[in-house]
Amino acid sequence: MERTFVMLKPDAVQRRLIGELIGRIEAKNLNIVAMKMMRIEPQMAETHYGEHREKPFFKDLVDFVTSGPVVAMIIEGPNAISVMRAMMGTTNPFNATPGTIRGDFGLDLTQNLIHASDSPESAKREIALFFPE
Ligand code: FUP
Repeated sequence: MERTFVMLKPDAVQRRLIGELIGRIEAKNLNIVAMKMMRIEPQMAETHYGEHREKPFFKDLVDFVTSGPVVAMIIEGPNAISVMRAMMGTTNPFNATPGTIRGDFGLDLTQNLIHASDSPESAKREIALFFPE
């Protein structure tokens, strides 16, 4: 069993895709261990996306994820990290395979609907950030 951090971004919430996206996670037979709808403060967004601090898109990214409520989740299952990454699709929705979340619903590189941890280290760090004990 493995745990990963998943976040439905403000565009997913605004577009009323929460049910569709959680439905896909449940249909895959992954467990939702924790879930909350919340606003992210800019400081938390900057910590979450710290690896991108020097990138030209960093400010737009922080502005976007703080622009409205998100749904933060801990998802659990066998190989949950790679399974969620595969279901999410590539970062740029233009290249994302149809059948993936970004492939089916995305058309913008920043507003790409969903975040899922990319490694066990990221999962641990992100779960601790969003769901502190
Ligand atoms: P991912 O793990 O697929 O979410 O992608 P990254 O960690 O590489 O990027 C984090 C977020 O930065 C992406 F969800 C979208 C945004 N981004 C841009 O806005 N422009 C880029 O060129 C790359 C990423």
